[in-house]
Amino acid sequence: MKLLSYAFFVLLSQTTFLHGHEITFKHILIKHPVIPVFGAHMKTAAGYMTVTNSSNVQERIISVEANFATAMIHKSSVDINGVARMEHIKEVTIPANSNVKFEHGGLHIMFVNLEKKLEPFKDQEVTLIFEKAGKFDITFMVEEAKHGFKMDMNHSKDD
Ligand SMILES: [Cu+2]
Repeated sequence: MKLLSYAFFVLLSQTTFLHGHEITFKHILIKHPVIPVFGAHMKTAAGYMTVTNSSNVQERIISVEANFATAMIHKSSVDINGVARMEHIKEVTIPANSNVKFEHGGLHIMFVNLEKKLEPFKDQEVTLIFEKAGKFDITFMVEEAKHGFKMDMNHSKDD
């Protein structure tokens, strides 16, 4: 049993290592900011992370900016007919002492009009603007997408 929990611990630490870093800014903690890439011909990309608000009042992300693309917040969902849709979200509320996940199939930072080619290991800076904490830059790790992770997004209806 002891050996098992040790193995589990090692696995956990390696996972943490592989999935990168955490950034703290005032009452905000950002975990695993990552942009998966799928080869060299991407026209759009998505950024994922977990945002924790450790204060006792609600916080909001009111804007996102990037120097390598046009950035915005999107939310993916599947409608009643099983059709995947994405909607442009103006702001994201993070309730007091809780977190919001930007993840595949849900909230994500959408990058369109890529001005630079995104390549694994060439990290990119993204600016998040919070209502209370203000503006800060986060390094997103650019990683090759995991096997089986498909970008099932349709941007043809984007404005
Ligand atoms: Cu999107």
